[in-house]
Amino acid sequence: MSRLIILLALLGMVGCSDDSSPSGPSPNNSTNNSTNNPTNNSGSNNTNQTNQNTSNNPEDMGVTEDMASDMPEPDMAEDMEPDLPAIEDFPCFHPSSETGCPEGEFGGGAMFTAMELPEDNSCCFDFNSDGATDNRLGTLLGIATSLGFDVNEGLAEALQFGDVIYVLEFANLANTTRDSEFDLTFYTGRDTDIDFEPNFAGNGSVYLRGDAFNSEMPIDPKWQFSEASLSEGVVEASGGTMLLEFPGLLEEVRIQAINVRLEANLSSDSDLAAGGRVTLSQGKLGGIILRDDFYGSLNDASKACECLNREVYDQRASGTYACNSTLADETACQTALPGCRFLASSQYCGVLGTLSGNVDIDTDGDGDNDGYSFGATFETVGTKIEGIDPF
Ligand SMILES: [Ca+2]
Ligand SMILES: [Ca+2]
Ligand SMILES: [Ca+2]
Repeated sequence: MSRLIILLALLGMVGCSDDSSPSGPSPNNSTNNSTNNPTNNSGSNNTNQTNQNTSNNPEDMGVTEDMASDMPEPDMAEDMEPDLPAIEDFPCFHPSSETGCPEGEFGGGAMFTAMELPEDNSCCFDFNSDGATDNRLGTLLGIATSLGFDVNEGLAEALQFGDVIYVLEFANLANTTRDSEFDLTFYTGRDTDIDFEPNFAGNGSVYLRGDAFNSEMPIDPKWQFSEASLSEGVVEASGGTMLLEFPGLLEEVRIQAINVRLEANLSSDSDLAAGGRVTLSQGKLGGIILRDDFYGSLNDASKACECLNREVYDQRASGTYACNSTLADETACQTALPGCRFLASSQYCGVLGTLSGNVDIDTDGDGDNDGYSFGATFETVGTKIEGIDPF
């Protein structure tokens, strides 16, 4: 509780002048519509596998050569697609109907073992096209660290002990011969048993949590990248959504980030088949938390407090938020959980409200900043995705 108060008081000290100085005229809003992009599990790449086998078969090539005089040259050129570089072979990329390939509902899985928001702008992406990477959230958290509260430490512990499990799933490679686009999906997970050590070492299995789905039947994941590609051992993705949590700091607050980008190295021993394990290293993540989502999450938390039972943040015409907690609320919440006590305190709730002016990104291009940028480094080990959490 006290650490939280100190943090928020400090965050308030950062000031709220940024709202009046909107960043450049080139907002990155091209990917806003990616939210809730449903998974395409049509298995359409089976045909592509066949194409690859045909074109790579030496005997077929020989036949083609023999018949070359009968064939018009333009067709030859088209078939061989000389301008497109060959890409890596990904055997059994989920889903695959090739003989001997594993079958299952979900593709290869990577599980976060580390995630850290640098406390400056050193990572990871430029969201307002001014040439500098943006990480407003990390900068704010850095102030907390300087006073003894390390948010990154809380996240590291939560990932190490499985209190927070983040999983990336690899599926639906577009075309194995000429197009390395695939579906990259972000899930929250749960260990399939009570021993998390094997998971952390890359030998475990996880269930995907129900809250990671808009619908489980048919499968419709909540958090997905609109574009993802694999090339020369590097994964690149953009237009994504994911969940951000602040374990140990603001337990009640779980926020969906938008415009999420990702870059990471794919280990060569990664298995992209159904149930396979995928290892990413030197990962970079970045995205935006919308101010409305952040204060909406706090309002959800206050509504869930019996002693408050209402939204404590009111939105001003300017887009910033003001806390409406009163002394009577403070009294009513005296014996409630720390989060509720905080939101009932007009003083601390109010301090957090001043943060609402600290946004640094204009996501909709209207000239007013409306979101907080973040950047984070991450590492993963492989994990088997066992399926959707049955419990
Ligand atoms: Ca920037
Ligand atoms: Ca386990
Ligand atoms: Ca805006």
